[in-house]
Amino acid sequence: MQQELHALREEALQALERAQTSADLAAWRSTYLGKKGKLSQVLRGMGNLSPEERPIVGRLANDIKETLEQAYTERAEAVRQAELAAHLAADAVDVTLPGRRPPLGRLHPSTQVMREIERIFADLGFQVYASREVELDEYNFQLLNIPPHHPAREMQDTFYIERSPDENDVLLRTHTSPGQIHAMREFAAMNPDNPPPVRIMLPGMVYRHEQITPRSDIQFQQVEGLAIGHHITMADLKGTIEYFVRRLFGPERRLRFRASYFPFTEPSAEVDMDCLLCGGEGCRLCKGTGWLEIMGCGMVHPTVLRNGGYDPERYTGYAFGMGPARITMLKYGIEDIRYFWQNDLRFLEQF
Ligand code: 2U9
Repeated sequence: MQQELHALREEALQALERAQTSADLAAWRSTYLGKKGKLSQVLRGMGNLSPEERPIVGRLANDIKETLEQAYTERAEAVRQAELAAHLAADAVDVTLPGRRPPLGRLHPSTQVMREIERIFADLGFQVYASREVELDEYNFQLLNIPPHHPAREMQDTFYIERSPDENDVLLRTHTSPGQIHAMREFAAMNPDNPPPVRIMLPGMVYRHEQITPRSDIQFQQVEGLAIGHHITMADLKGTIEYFVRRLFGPERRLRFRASYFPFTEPSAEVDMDCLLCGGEGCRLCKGTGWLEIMGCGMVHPTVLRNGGYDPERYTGYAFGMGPARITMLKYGIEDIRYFWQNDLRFLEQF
């Protein structure tokens, strides 16, 4: 039995040398030192020994147990160190590698152009005014000289939110003009007998229930300007627009005012600028005309002045409107307006 114990000790120590991982160690421990392990099995035979032999074998078994426990502790520490070293090597970070640049956000091209437009008019003393996108028919149409059933309503098909029996439906604004009426009334209320002059810009999203094409979307931004005061004339309008266009598109730009019609202005005009691509010769961009249409404008209709709280006998005013997406398309040669709200980064990252 003593021989058996010596052999077991040798076998266990050799097996321990081969243990490489925590799992190997746990398995070794249960094989040799566990309750049902090999050492316990040998000791179970002690009952058959003579009384003289029993203490000798008992002591030997205890020595072996201690030896194995100690060898296990040492091996376990070595394995733990090796495993830690391997783990650290696998997780190593090369701090000399250059960092990765996070993608940077930017303003939408329409917003950038909107800001440029606002900057130029701000320099001329225009204040930026914000207004609601959900409007009443009264503000979107009637007060702007577009009565119910007027054919001018068909110029802008409308998204309705709530139909009402008294012809004052709730709708999505089809232009930013209703905000101008709100603003005029707010200004006039400050001093109803002598309303103060107005010089405001109104940027914002507008909605039209129309066919989507490369030239027109169902939602787009618009920016309008309005100036009201004593003795404001068409010459002021022309000078202001000329200054604006030359700051935005360059000092050499030539302009043309073409008579037009809007219900809320009289007279009304559309503004053309000499073509950015051919300079007036005629090309694909200007469809051979040499001119690009960039905005509309006019003198505020007397009825609209009165609806806003301004006496048309004492006050005059001009107004203009444009779409920043259209301006952006011309400025950068973009061919399809649908890119603007698709949010494709390949488009947006170019600006
Ligand atoms: C009030 C009085 C007058 C605003 C005006 C235009 C001409 C115009 C279009 C340009 C392209 C809209 O974005 S677009 O489709 N706008 O041509 N807008 S005058 O006139 C007003 C507005 C409010 C109280």
